[in-house]
Amino acid sequence: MIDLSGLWQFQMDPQGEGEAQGWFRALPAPRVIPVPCSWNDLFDDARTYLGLAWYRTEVWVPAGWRGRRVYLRIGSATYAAKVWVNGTLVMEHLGGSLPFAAEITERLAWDRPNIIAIAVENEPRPDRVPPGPAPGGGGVLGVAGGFPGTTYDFFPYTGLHRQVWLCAVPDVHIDDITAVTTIEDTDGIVSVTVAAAGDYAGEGQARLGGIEVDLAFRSGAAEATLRVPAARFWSPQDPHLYPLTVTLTDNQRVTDTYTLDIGIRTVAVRGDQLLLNGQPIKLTGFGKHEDFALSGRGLNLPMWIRDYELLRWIGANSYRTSHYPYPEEVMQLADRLGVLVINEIPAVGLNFAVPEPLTQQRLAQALTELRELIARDKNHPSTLMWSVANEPVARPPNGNEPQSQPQKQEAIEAGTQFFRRLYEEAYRLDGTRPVTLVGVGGGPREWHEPFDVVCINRYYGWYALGGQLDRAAQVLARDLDELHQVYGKPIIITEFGADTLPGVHADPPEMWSEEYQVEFLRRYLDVAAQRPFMAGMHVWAFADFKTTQGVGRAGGMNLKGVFTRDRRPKMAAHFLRSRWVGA
Ligand code: GCB
Repeated sequence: MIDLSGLWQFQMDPQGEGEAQGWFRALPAPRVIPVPCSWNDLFDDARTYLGLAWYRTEVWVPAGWRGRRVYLRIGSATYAAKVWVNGTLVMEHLGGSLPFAAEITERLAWDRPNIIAIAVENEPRPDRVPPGPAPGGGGVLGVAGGFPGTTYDFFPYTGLHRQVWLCAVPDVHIDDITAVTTIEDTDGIVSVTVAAAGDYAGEGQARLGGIEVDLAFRSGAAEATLRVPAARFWSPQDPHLYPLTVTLTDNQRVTDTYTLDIGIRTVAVRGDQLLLNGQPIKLTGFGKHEDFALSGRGLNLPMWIRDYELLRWIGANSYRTSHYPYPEEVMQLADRLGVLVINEIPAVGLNFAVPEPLTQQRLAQALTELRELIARDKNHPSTLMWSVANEPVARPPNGNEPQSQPQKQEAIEAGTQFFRRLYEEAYRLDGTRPVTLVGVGGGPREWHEPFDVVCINRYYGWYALGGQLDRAAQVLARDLDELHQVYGKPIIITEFGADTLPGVHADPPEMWSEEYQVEFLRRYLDVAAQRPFMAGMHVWAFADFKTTQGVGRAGGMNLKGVFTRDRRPKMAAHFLRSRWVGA
C-alpha cells in the first residue's frame, strides 16, 4: 500500500467549470493543501465554503506492482466525491465518513507519474444524510439563521478527511473476512467466513494462535470454525486480541495472506440488562466528535492518542461515534485499548415532516451508509452496538415552523417505517450486536420500539428547567421509570450536559459555571445509579467543539465539553474521575 497523504494541489470551483475545462488533468491556479484535513480552517475564503473543490496529486507506481491489481482507496471524502485517474473518471461516492475504492489497473501509466484528481463537494442538500436544511432553515436550538445553515449542531467541515491509498493485490486475493465469536464455558469459538476474488475454488488456511484449519473454497467462498481452549475473553479490563491469519495457497505456495486482530467476546441483551461475555455491563463515557483546531474533521492521530489517554484517566469504558463513523485507526485503537464503542451512521438531523419521495431518498442513502459501516467495522470487538440515527424528529426542520406545532401522525408513521427498515438491515447484516436509535427528549417514543437498547438524550436542567437542578433530577427520574415500564429494555443516556465556560465560577452554581456543570452531571449520575436498568451514562460532550454560529453558541463553539477543545480538564473532568475511578 502507498499512503498518498501529504501536500496536494487544491482549487475551489464555485462556478462548477472544472470538469468541462479538464481540471482533472491540471488545475489552472492551484494552492497547496494537506491531505487529510478539512479545508475550512486553512484559508479565509474557505471557512464557510461548502461547494465544489478539486484536489490533485501525482504518483509513480512501483515497477514491482506490474502484473498485480491496483486499487485506489479513499478513506473519507465529505460529502460527495468524483475521482479521476489520468483523465478518466473511475468512481463516485456519496456520504462523508466511510471508505470507497475502485480498481484502476487499466488506467495506470508505468513510465510517468499518474495524475489523481478528486472533486469534493458538501452542499447542504435535503436529499442527503445528514440532510441539509430547507431554504431559510438551519441553525441550532431551533433558532433560524445559524451559519452555515445545518440540521445539526456541529461545524460542516469539508474535504478529504482521511488518507488516500494505492493498494496492490494479487489477481487471486482475499476480498473479505468475517469473524464471529461465541463462548462455550471457557472456550472461545471463532467462525470465520472468507470471500476470495472471482470464483476462487482453491485452498487456503485459517490460523489463530497454534490452531490451524483448512479452507476449501467454492465459488470464492469458504468457512471454518476454530475452537480456542481456555480463551482470554476480550473486555475493557483485558482487551486481549488474537491474530487471525487467513492464507490462500496453491500447492503449498502462498498466493495471498491477511492478518486480522480479533477479540473473542459476546454482546447480548437479556431483559433490561446489557451483557458483555454474559455479565451485565454499565457504560461510562461520552459522546464525542472528530474536531480539532485547524485540522477540523481531518484525521488527527495525536488528538486521538491524547483522547484515549484522557478516557483512561477519567475512567470511561466507552464512547459513541456521534454523529458519524470515526476513522479505522481509531476503531483499531479501541480494540487494543479496550474501549467499547456505540458505532453510529451519519443519520443526524432527520425529520419526517417532508414529502415521501425525500424520505425514500434519505432511506436509500442511510441504508448505504449502514451497509458500508458494517462492512468496515463488523470485526471490531470494540464495536458494541450499531446506532442508526441521532435525534430524528417528526416535526419540520429547525427554523421553518414553531417547534410547538403538534407532531403529525403521518410523519411519525413515516419514521416508524424508516427505522424498522434500518433495524432489519442492521440485524440481517450482523445478527451478533444490538442495534439502537438515539432519541430526543419529546420525540416519538414508538421509534424506539424495534430496537434492542433504548438510547436517549436528555437536557433537563439546561434547555428546559435551566438553573433548577433538583426539579430537573425529579423529571429525569420520572422519565426513566416510564421508559423502563414501557420497554423493559436496557436504557442508556447517550447525552446529558451543560455548556460551561472554563474559569467561570458560581456558588451557589449558576448556568455556564464550572460548578453548575459538576452539579448537573452529579444529579444525572445519582438518578441513574438508583436504577439497575440503566446500562450506561454518556456525558455530552467529551470536549468542546466547533459548531455553526448562532446566539446559543458563544464563539461558534458548543461548550458542553468536560475538556476544553485543547483537552484541558474543566472541574467536571475531575468530578467524573472521582465517580468513575474513585480517585
Ligand atoms: C443534542 C444533539 C447534539 C448537540 C447537543 C447540544 O441533543 O444530539 O448533537 O450538540 O444536543 O449540545 O445541544
